[in-house]
Amino acid sequence: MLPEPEKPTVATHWGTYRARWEGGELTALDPVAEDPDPSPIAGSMIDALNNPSRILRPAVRRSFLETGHRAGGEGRGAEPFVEVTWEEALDLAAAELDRVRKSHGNGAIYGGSYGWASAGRFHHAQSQIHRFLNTIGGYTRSVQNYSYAAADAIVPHVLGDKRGLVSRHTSWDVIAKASGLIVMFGGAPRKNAQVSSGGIARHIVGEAIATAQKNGAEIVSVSPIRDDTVGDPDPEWLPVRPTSDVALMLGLAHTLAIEGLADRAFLERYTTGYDRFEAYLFGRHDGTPKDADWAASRTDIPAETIRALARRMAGTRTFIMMAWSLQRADHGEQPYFMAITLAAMLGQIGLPGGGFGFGYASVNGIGNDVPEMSWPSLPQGNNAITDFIPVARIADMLLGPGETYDFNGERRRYPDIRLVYWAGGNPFHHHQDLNRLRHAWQRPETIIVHESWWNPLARHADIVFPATTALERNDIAAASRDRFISASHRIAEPAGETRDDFAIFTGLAARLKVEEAFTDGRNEEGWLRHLYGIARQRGSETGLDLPDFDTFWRTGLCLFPAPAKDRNLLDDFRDDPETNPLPTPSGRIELFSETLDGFGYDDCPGHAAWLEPREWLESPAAIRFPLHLLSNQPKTRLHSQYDSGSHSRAHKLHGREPIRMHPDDAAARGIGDGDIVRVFNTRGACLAAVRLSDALRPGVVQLSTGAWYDPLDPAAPDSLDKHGNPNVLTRDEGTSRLGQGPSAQSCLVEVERFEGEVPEITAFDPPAFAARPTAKTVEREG
Ligand SMILES: Nc1nc2c(c(=O)[nH]1)N[C@H]1C(S)=C(S)[C@@H](COP(=O)(O)OP(=O)(O)OC[C@H]3O[C@@H](n4cnc5c(=O)[nH]c(N)nc54)[C@H](O)[C@@H]3O)O[C@H]1N2
Ligand SMILES: Nc1nc2c(c(=O)[nH]1)N[C@H]1C(S)=C(S)[C@@H](COP(=O)(O)OP(=O)(O)OC[C@H]3O[C@@H](n4cnc5c(=O)[nH]c(N)nc54)[C@H](O)[C@@H]3O)O[C@H]1N2
Ligand SMILES: [Mo]
Repeated sequence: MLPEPEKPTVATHWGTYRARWEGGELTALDPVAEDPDPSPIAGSMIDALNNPSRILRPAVRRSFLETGHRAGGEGRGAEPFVEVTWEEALDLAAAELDRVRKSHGNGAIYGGSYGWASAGRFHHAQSQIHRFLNTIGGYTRSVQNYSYAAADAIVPHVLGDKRGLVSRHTSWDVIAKASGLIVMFGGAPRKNAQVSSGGIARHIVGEAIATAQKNGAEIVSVSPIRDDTVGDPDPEWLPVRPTSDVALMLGLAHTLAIEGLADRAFLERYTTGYDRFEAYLFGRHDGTPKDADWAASRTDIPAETIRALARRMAGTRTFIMMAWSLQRADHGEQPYFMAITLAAMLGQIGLPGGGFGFGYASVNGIGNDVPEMSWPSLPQGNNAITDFIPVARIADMLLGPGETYDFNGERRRYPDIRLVYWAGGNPFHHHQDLNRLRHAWQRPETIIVHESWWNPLARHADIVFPATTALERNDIAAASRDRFISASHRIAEPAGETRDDFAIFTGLAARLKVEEAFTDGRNEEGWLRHLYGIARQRGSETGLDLPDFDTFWRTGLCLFPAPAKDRNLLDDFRDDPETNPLPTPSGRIELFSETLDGFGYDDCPGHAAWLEPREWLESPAAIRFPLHLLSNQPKTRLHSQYDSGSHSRAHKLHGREPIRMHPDDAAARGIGDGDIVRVFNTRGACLAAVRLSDALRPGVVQLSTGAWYDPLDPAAPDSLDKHGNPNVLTRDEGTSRLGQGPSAQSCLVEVERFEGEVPEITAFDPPAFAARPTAKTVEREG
């Protein structure tokens, strides 16, 4: 038995909270006192437990229940569902998994199941689904993520590994103490640092920026959006044209080079290939020097401003920060390659407060001082299938089985997928060009989903299993980017007939005769005690003192002191590059990479370069679609999570997702504040409600991600989305042959006032349910 907690605690991706009861009723989640800057996102978690969009019982798409996988995928997202018993749903899903693996092999099961799921080390849906699919013989997986796929591919070619991207960042503390100038490409949006995958004890970005400013650091925010970065005083704002940052950095680099401000000694000792880059910078082969004037015409930042900034950067201890957003664009590898190149020219890499780092406010915890502790997670076992796809190529895979594609030096072939299984992610949130995805989504024979709400993913499934939420089960959270471990206590009864992912997979495993292998003979409590035991053991090896399990469980949050040592990216390399070489072929920072060059990709050459995006304000498409759409992260939720909850809905406008627009752009189109508009391009269209704002540079509109896709006619292809999901507009093309990452930020649109009757939002209603088909029509393969 688990002991009774003193103050029940809930651990989420947006923070740690204590449950409050009033009159016997669970009324609120109060942030823990240790958190200096808590997030209000949790405000939705209680009311969403039982809102009308909650999935309460297993359900099957009607024609799939009638004829099984031969039903075809055309009706997905449009047909009604039939609610069935758990026995029936589990039997059906187990039979489908068995049929597909026997007739087509396990490689025909796509279990990439990308997504953030919920915090918690045991009930982590991705770990659960992968462990389960491995137990039944494996699955085709995905690699990378939607967050920084292009960076994930390019940074190791330059630095040898992913330091500065996912680990070993210079700490905020050091930056706040030692930097004179922080240049933030993409700003440092505190709204994004509300979250961190796996959980948070303390939100640190607000404190960090305030301390840096108090110590005299100047901040320059390079972004199409001003209020990305808030500070006191207001940071300087360089309203760059979207996706032109590489041109800006080339202009800075050119100024450094011709004014004798580049650190030649650093380039000589610590890098390789600078000469090849410089030949490009000076235009020795193409006749075009990438000077400040050249940069000005692309970025719309005056040449004098660029020159002055270059001189300032060379004249003081300068830290270059870059948000992950910049690489979620056509040729997204290049801003990252170029940021490292620019930092190398400044020669401050490895010095306190100098150099570069990525994603500082993209999530909380980048640059946090944390103990070096590897927290245990549910073991996933081994995947007998070696095949994979780059995660954002899912629609390409479903539409083109057998077709070839390039990826990071490999020539690969897409597998032929028959069954898609998803738990803990929402492709109808995260993927680009949703109309194309809907088309691709018709291809598989069978789609099985675990979800808690009737969101667009659940609506586009054949078999839907209703999953519990974090409030309805016991778990343990601990994150690599923070310094805590916390219990997450069950504070609510599971709604309806919902079950944990673990219980659902256990039911399937029993039917497929692998129950013991899947559960390892443990139930929820057994796993929690087991995982905590490993954490305690590793803690004692690392110098972290963890209490015994029962004390831990009663207390909830357990916060550790910050380690005393300063962290400075690449300081060991700077101290002694011979003893501490980088794991690159040369052992140095590769400003020209022979490996990359050898791939022969024209969309990702051997050195950083300006490669004109296929879609931006200077491309021919801007004549018809003259506004650049930025689909950034939403302030009021995590992606699509809790969009049906009160906090997210309170911030909509007339029930629709707000699109921010500059007053001049609105006036030119006869649009006023609060108007409902149609946002469109050749890929799709959605409605949204206009919020005027001069915090955007003119020509840029901003529609955050996460509004549940809500087609006007679910049976029609390319239907208008009524709600404001930007992914009906975004491009579904890889960043380059190297990274194949998502390129959502390269997106042009036009906006017009919506005339006529405004359709109602139906995204938060359950789908239509049908009565069970009569026995005569049921004919399923044995
Ligand atoms: N246009 C555009 N698109 C983008 C981005 C962008 O910047 N612009 N950003 C991209 C990025 S960086 C990311 S990371 C992705 C995010 O994409 P996702 O991570 O796929 O989005 P989420 O809404 O977090 O999806 C998580 C889903 O899991 C469900 N869930 C939560 N807990 C559980 C559980 O315990 N069990 C089960 N079975 N389900 C659970 C939630 O209800 C939710 O539907 O979006 C990407 N898409
Ligand atoms: N509240 C909340 N926070 C989140 C998330 C969420 O859903 N909700 N999602 C989390 C996830 S999964 C991730 S990966 C991170 C993503 O973190 P980021 O990728 O850093 O976040 P974005 O909001 O997409 O972009 C940040 C800012 O970059 C600027 N920007 C966009 N395009 C350009 C450009 O071309 N040049 C320049 N200079 N700036 C540009 C925009 O002004 C934008 O507001 O956020 C995380 N944080
Ligand atoms: Mo992400």
